[in-house]
Amino acid sequence: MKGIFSLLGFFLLTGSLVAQKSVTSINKGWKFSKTTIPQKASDWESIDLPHTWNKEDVTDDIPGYYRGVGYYRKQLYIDKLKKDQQLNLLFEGANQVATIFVNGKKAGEHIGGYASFYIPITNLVQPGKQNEITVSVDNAYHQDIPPLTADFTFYGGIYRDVWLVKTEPVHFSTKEDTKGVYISTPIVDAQRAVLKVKASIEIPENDNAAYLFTSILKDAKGNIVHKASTPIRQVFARSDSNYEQELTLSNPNLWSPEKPYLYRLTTEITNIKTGKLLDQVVQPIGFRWFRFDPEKGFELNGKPYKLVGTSRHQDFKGMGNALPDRFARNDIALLKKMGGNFLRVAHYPQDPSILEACDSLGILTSVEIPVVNEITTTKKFFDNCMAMQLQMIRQHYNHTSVIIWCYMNEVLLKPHYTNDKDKQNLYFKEINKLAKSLDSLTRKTDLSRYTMMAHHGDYNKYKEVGLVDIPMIVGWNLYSGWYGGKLPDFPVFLDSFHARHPQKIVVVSEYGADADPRISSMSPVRFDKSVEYTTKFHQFYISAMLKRPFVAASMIWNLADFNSETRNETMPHINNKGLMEWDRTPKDPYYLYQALLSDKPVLKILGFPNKVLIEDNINKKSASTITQVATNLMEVELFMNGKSLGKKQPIEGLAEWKVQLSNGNNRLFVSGKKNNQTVSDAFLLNSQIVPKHFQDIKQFTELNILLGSNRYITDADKLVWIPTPIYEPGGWGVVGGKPFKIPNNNRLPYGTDKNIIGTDDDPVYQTQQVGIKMYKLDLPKGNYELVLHFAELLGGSVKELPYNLNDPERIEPKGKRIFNVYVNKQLLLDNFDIAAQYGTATAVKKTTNITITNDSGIEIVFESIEGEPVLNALQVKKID
Ligand code: GCB
Ligand code: CA
Repeated sequence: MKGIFSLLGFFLLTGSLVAQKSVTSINKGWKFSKTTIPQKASDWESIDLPHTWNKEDVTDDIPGYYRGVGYYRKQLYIDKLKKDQQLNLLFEGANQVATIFVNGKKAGEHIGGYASFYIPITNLVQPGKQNEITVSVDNAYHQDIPPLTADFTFYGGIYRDVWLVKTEPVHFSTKEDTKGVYISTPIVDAQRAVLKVKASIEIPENDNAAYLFTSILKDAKGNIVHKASTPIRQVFARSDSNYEQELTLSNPNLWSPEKPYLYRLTTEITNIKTGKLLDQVVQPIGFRWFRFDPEKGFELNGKPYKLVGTSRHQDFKGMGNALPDRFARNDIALLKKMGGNFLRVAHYPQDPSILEACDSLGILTSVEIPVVNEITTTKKFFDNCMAMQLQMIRQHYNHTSVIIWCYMNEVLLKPHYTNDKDKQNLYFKEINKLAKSLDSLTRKTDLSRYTMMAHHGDYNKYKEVGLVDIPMIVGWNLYSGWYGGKLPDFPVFLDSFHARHPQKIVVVSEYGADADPRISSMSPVRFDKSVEYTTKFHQFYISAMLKRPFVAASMIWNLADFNSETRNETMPHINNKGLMEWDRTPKDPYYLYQALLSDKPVLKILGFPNKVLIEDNINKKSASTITQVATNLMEVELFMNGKSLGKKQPIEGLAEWKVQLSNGNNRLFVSGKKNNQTVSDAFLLNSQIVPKHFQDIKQFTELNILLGSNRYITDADKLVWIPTPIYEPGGWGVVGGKPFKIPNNNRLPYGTDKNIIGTDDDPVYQTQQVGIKMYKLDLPKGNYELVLHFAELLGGSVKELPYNLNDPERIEPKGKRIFNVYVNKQLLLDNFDIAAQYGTATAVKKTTNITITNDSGIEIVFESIEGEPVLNALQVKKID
């Protein structure tokens, strides 16, 4: 033993021996084709990885997106290989079944879109030549592969990095689709830390040389703090042997969200005789201990912590899910900047760079496999789930940030056999069995982390199926005050669950509400999609959780907006529950959390930069509105155009002022002090005050008016659309009718959730006045352009999303209406039949110019021939 150590010391001192493993990016220079394997070279499209073929078709107006096979091909020059050197292709992820061929021969296959995998190609390549790599990837629905259904898009493609890995004959094994080195920290406290290193090493069968397995732990500055070496002795069975080492460290620097101190562990294999370094794996490792308690919540390093954070989906505007690593890192940086200390990596394991960023920035995490909504009761489905869980645990095992493994999300949301109780019970039994198997597999594979399931708010069902008792942590995904119910139902649910299960660790694994960044409301209500409602929703939820220590974690759904192709609503194909937009522009609720969570001073004026306000008192040149400021300062002062509007103390993160805006630019400025440091924020609010009455007005430019709506919409051209008033003489507004509401639906306060074909400004068309008699604007003399906007909102069958907790299909009566429209007594639309002429839910625009010569203004009259006339929106603009 002694001899070995001094020998190693000698070689380390000489320092001239380089690791022989090479890991080379092969992202560049691929060909892609979506149809069949093309015959002509010109049929291939040139692309680089990461790549998805669903970047565009998930946002268009045609329902569905391509789910089938895509082919990738690459010419890859392979260097001459030394005897027994091994070549592997390492895919970080391809969705969802990938089959790999080398020079026309099958090299391997991988099932599942969210794990990495190694494909051995040593025996198929021709060294010293160009070799052809072909990969067929299939993202079609497959009953045996989760996810079966879910509220996100199953983008197809090789959407993560790909590497060529060349190893020496003796190397850390890649057979478990990992780096072959597993590290854990079985004992950590303030006095000492024990690090356990387990490596699986491959050695060719007839190789009898002596090797050394070494682990070196360095602190953040690069100083060696511990080293252990184990000779790999000939007497051992040589291939795939596992070797273990323990390193002990006293007074470790602990890892925490405030101080994510990382050591670095280098594990090596060297040839004892030659001193040659054969393989090396370097990984960061932090020392921390943690504990969940059903009463007190979560503790890290002996201190109580409230875990607050978000979930994340892996797509980004314009890019699908094929993102370079820096996008992943940026997401974690934004979560950190918000003050979050937790990430639920939902609903599937993500790119390795995500957990790397969480380790280094101090974000605790849970990771899960994509069993969502339902299962298939086949053995293959069961086996795939088990395999995915094992891959996930192994691949992410070494990450300091991981504290929870999860395996099912809302698995009773789509219960099968609703008309056959016996069959349904058997189905539920299968779910129970799968849950138990996944749970015990997890506990057996990793002794140090907790297991979790995330359930939707139907307590009785999960209790009945036995899913409350199986995991160590029960997560509830709760949306009262959004899909249904009201905000106060949320704390009632938490308290009653805790009272019934005082021994159960509980977290809120999801909560959130949509904020369409274009939609604002002065009287926000549930499901109007306004940013204001969502800010209020989050303020309510987080306050309720902060008051309840037994709620160990609060996991916001979601960090950013994401694509869910089957969704419609105001922004079709997008789930707007993100605290940030799809391109990561923060929305107001992001700043609310920052004010509540961050330890840095936060001061941010919220709201929309362009406002159109209706003034009912013609003598006033200003209108009043509310300005909110998100802050963690004790007291802040708001100024408008240099004048103080007074000091306020925030309540639960928000301070509010009533402000009087005048036409044009209003400069808002807020300032306050934290620790004697002055903090401020400025906001330019451009407001346009439009008169309720037209007498006395010198200038009129334009009005963009919504009917049957209570919201303000900023469209793609930055035009602000406003709700219509009811007509009063001298002013403008609607006469007759009522706002459109979906029959028998109490989720939407008004309007439809259908995707409107032919526009990106869907919410402009999604509301309407039904049974309208007249629209009147008593405008002064002049030339005007008038645009009327229509869409038939009623009719057809609508597939309900399971999250809406309604019947799966909604059949609406057909919207049958024929009417005439007269503008200033001239017939503009004759026998207008929207559905017959344009189809249902399709944007229709009718433009006309009008000259007003007398005092009668503009009078648009709707005359029914059959059914009730409608109008969705209108625009009036002064010309010349
Ligand atoms: C849920 C699901 C999640 C959805 C979310 C929503 O409960 O777990 O996948 O995206 O609700 O926004 O409806
Ligand atoms: Ca990557």
